[in-house]
Amino acid sequence: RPRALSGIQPTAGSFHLGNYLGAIRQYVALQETHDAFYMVVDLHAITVPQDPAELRANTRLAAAQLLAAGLDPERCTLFIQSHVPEHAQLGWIMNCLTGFGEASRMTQFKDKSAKQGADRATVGLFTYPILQVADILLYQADAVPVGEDQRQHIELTRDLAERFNGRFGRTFTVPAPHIVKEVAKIYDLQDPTIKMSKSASTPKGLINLLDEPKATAKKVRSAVTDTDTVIRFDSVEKPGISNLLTIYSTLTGTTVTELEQKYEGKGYGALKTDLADVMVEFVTPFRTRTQEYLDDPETLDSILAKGAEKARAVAAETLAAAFDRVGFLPAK
Ligand code: AQP
Repeated sequence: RPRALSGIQPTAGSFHLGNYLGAIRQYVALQETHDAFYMVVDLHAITVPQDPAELRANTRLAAAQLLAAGLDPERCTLFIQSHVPEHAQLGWIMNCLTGFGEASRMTQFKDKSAKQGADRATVGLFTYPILQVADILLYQADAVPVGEDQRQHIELTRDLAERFNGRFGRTFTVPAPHIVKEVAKIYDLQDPTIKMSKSASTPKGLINLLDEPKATAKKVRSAVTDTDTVIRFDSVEKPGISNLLTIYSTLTGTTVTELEQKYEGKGYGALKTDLADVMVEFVTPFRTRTQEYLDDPETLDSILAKGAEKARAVAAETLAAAFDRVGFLPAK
């Protein structure tokens, strides 16, 4: 079986619909075809300030949501990044292979550091993509399910894998991004020209999966569209409606063409009301399942402990090979 690997940050409060449609759904699907490793990336989380107690709670919450979304510990390996120290260790080697200019070209760092101000952005935030390279290469991943915003980081991963292999001999699998075009970028409901993101300017544009279903329905009904009335997929002329059609189509398994036909001659209101119902039907059981995992921390922690053990076995083998290739003297 080919390998898949991906990671997700322990976001405060809840994952959002962009995380789910762009990434987590693909995690669930790839369990069937791949030897899949998924982790909650707490090392990445501390690239911005975190309250320790909240970070711990959010890490459990993230794992609970991944299980609620359909990850099955019998069919994939789910773990917490900091439980596998090899990530930071290979990360250092990758830091030493990356050019400063090369790292400076990462657009996500530019965007995030511009928002925070140069003095507040940490060196950790700067080297975030390089740790991500290590995350992926440790598992010899073939496929990395992510949203479009991560494409550049996967390119960097490919470059560094090839650089290391070229310099020291073949050690790492060169991975490919697994990006599902239709859902690669879910847009903000209030500003459908920007991606839905936890740092959205207004909470009204962001669907958090664990929010009250009623509040979620309201956000869908007040999504920004356009002054036209025709329901048609056109991401340039009609980004708001197109985003709603994408979400609707993915959550129900109905094609966009079928939806266009279904809503022909009907107003935007009808589409939004129906989508609000679809969303409520999706989030309600998701919230319940997440809560069930949170109510049973022993089971949750035992799933994560088993996951870490399985992950470490793979990561340790790769790290040992990398240490050897680099020329580190083995510890006796
Ligand atoms: N809007 C989105 N559409 C599709 N995929 C998305 N992802 C995030 N937003 C969208 C994908 O979700 C996965 C996990 O993301 P992350 O934990 O790395 O967090 P992020 O990308 O930093 O999430 P945000 O909300 O976008 O955070 P900020 O506001 O900090 O930029 C990734 O695979 C990502 O592609």
